Amino acid sequence: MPTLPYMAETIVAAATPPGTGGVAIVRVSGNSVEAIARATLGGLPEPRTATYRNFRNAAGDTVDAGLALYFPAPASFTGESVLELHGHGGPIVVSLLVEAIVGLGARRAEPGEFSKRAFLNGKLDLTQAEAIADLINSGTAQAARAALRSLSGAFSDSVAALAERLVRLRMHVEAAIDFPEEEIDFLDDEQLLRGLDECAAAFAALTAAAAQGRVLRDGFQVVIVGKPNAGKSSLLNLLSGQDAAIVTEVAGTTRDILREQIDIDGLAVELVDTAGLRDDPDRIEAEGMRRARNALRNADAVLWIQDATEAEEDTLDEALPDNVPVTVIRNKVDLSGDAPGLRDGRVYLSAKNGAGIDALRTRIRELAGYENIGEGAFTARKRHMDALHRAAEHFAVGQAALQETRAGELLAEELRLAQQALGEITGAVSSDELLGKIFSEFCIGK
Ligand SMILES: Nc1nc2c(ncn2[C@@H]2O[C@H](COP(=O)(O)OP(=O)(O)OP(=O)(O)O)[C@@H](O)[C@H]2O)c(=O)[nH]1
Ligand SMILES: [Mg+2]
Repeated sequence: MPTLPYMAETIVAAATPPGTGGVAIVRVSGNSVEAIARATLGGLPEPRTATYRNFRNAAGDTVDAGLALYFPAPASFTGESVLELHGHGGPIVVSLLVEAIVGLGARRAEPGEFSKRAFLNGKLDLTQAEAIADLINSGTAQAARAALRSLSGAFSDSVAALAERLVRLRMHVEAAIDFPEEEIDFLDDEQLLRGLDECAAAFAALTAAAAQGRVLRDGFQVVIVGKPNAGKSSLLNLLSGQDAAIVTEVAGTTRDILREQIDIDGLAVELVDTAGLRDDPDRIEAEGMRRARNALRNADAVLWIQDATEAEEDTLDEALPDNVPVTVIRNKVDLSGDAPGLRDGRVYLSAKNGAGIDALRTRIRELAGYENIGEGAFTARKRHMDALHRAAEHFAVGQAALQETRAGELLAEELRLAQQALGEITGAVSSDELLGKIFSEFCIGK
């Protein structure tokens, strides 16, 4: 058998979800897969060929029967030898089979451990491993397609292409530093300046694409705020198409945070209804307002609902987060007589009869940058955004240093740091801590 960089103790887990179904798959991976296969199946099956066998425990008792599939290392998902046992899909029979494999020398897998081994054996990079989890957890068809593109390497390739540009620039700068006798002014170096411009553009493009990818993966959180009775809960009910929130003519009806998942043309939106904000709340309302403020902190966008029969409000007693777009909604146009639709950045609508609601849906899609998400979209995570931002910052610092010093040393160092931050995205640069954090969020058997 070929020696691999990483062939660890044997692990076992059900790869199919707990519960009842036609078939359940138990997956085994590691250095004693061959011995375990011989013991439980009575012989090693043909590689990659479905073979019907009894599955036996260490005492020789049959615990189940079904198809066995053997993938010798390194041509397997994990890069190690893998055995898949396709048995009957019941929780008891599956746990008996897992126990039988443990009895033959395997240990139970930790969450994400199969994917982690695939990463350590170079079968997947980090963004691809994460894309598996994202594909499985995707909430909309668009998110699933985008995750599939990440899995096929679309995101990793863009990151690698940018990292490659940074390396070429750094080599160029370092080569110039190494020949100081030529006394060059770095700001006269046309090729360097052009390269820097190209990198800056590539950073901007990748950051925009990744930001959309994050929205596709995590959804877009829209928080509804406004005075009591403005119609916040009515709007939540209208958008979600169900009577999720209690609506009454009593001001101060909603006292807790209410969340509803909706799908706007494939964009996963989490709507958050909050307690009406006013000056003299009772104790319960005050707690509701505190929660509303908390919800505002995580918002991707805010809808500020106003009653259109009343004068336009110019302040909300609450401090709205300044980096989050706020859209004013003039509600109750059925009473005020305003025409429904989008005007001057405000959406006029009636949460009662639905007039103007399409204008709001369009507005939410725009806020999420969703209109531009095309076939090339891939999923991204907050972790990726953080690393991208750090890389872009190093790049900007390096550019500024070049302007100041007209020399290359600081630029070269910042380019190196930027490249390193990009490497964290795909896992070219990784730490045990980072890997532990990423893979522990996976479910067992993945
Ligand atoms: N005519 C009309 N009435 C509306 C409209 N939207 C809401 N209302 C009414 O206004 C009242 C308050 O609506 P809610 O949705 O409970 O308002 P809210 O902002 O959630 O109020 P709180 O939870 O108390 O902060 C109810 O009687 C609704 O039926 C609308 O577009 N037109
Ligand atoms: Mg309400």
